[in-house]
Amino acid sequence: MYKHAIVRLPGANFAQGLTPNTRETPDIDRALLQHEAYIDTLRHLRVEVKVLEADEQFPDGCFVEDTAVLTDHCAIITNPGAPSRRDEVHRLADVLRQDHTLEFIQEPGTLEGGDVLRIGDHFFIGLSARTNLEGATQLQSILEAYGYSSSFVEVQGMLHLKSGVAHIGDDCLILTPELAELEAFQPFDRLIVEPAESYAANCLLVNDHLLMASGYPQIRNRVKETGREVIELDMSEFRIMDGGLTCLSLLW
Ligand code: CIR
Repeated sequence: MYKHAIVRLPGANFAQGLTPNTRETPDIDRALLQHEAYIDTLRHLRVEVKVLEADEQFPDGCFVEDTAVLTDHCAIITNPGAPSRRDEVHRLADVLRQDHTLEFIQEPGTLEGGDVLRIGDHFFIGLSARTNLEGATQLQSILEAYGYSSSFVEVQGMLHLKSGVAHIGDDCLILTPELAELEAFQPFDRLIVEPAESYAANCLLVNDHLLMASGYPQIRNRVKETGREVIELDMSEFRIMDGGLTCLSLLW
């Protein structure tokens, strides 16, 4: 069960965050409403949510997932691969230090939390444009010291590993066709999203409820057929900025 979450409000300059997508501009008022619905949903699921104020120094600052990797024993503060996001970690470290032992990914290692998928006591670490081998190796050593196993997965054609795969409980994953072919994920039951619904592969399991982005009916119906409780949330503005449901919180 998750009991705690940290989120950070999107700031007025949210639209100036990183994204290769130049065709659409997010609407900050709509983003704030969607963010509020996300917080309300976590609270409804009995998660105590700490809401950090926006900081306009960091237009991508609402994507707090990338700043830390949480385990039952420690919080590992990342070193984001995107230079504009590197200093986002300090504020989060100050908050996490109140009830976690901190570990740190250090230069020249880079790592973003969106590249880290935990399943039980195993962590899959994506090697992406944001997470380099050095950062992944540092994380692996830290995890090993706390009794966790880990393995690396090459990430191509998407921002982060969790842009394309989510664990939805038991031994079941939702994932994109590309990731579904990887050796690493063969042992799991796999629900493969249609390419047109690939954004919906980023979903978030919180206290027996699966938060899914609204607007992806095929995968939603298949998940419902498995008997899972689904809560749909409009993520349109965060999608424009390459963010998804997992990106908006740190949960423990
Ligand atoms: C970025 O490019 O860093 C942000 N615009 C989106 C980050 C999304 N985070 C995530 O997938 N964990």
